[in-house]
Amino acid sequence: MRQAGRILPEYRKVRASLSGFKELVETPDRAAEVTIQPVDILGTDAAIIFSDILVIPEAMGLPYEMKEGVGPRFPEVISSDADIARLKVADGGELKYVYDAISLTRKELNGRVPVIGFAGAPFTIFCYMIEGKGSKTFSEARKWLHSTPESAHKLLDMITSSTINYLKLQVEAGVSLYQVFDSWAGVLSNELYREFCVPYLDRIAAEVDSVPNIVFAKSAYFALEDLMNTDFNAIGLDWTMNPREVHQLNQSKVLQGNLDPTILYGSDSYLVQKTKEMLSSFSGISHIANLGHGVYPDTSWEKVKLFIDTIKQHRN
Ligand code: 1CP
Repeated sequence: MRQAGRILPEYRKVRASLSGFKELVETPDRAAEVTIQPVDILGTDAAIIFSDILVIPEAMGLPYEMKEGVGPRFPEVISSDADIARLKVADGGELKYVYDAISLTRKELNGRVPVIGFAGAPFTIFCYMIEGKGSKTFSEARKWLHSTPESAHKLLDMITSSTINYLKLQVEAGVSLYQVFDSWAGVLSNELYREFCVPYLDRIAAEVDSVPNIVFAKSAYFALEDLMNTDFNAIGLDWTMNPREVHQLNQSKVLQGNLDPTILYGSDSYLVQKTKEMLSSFSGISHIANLGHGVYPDTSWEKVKLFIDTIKQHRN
């Protein structure tokens, strides 16, 4: 469950002892420590490596900053072909601190639970590289798809190659599976998703195929049919998506999800009831129980633990 750790007081303590988010990501023993916290404290049955999707633009030559209480910011953005020409395809060697954190986490977990690696999907990374921050519409990024599609493809291709190199090295360092987050897929149409996203996701799945993988395209209900035809083993669903309808598209895929994270603000009994309803909506389907998106920062960790306990009781 991404960003489950950040709600823990134990995480905040580690975070406060360092200069900021980036120092934590780039310090392997501390990154390993906060990666393991949700396993020990919340009882998750996998650990997702503590890092961010934005390390890829940085490895390509476009550094990010993480502003306290604000979110990610890129001091410089990509606005022309000349800017693209200044970028490089990352060979993955730039991100040694991530592989070191993965190896340390694996060592410390000693086989208790698997470690999940991850990366952003090429389109989501493209959005950040052009806009320099989060956005409701990502209209600057979308303009490129219509006005300079060849440049857009060039940049997406470079991001894809960098991501493949990065994921291969994560696998080498010991992740048991990896997840690709297409967090901003929902701003596209089906037609644009088919042209600017699916081919790049296909390349990732084809080239990094030695461990199982999951793709999560937030709010992209229109793309589910295409995603179900990719080689990804599992598809993440947000809370607006209907598991049974998606399952009908391709019964060989594992589905992940999909409790609305705001249900974690309800009463305990409401949360238990909604979690059980979510579990039964996946009955008969190979399912990775999860939220339908990340945990919001002001969620209480006790609610997350109750969500996890409810799932475990149901399974046993
Ligand atoms: O659970 C974990 O902590 C695992 C590590 C992890 C993952 C998988 C982090 C740490 N970030 C991510 C993925 C990520 N980062 C995504 C894809 C998943 C999703 O859709 O939620 C995205 C879009 C980002 C970019 C990002 N990083 C944002 C979103 C900002 C926006 O544009 O709206 C934010 C707020 C961050 C900061 C961040 N990354 C991770 C954490 C724990 C935090 C919060 C920092 C803190 O409070 O200390």
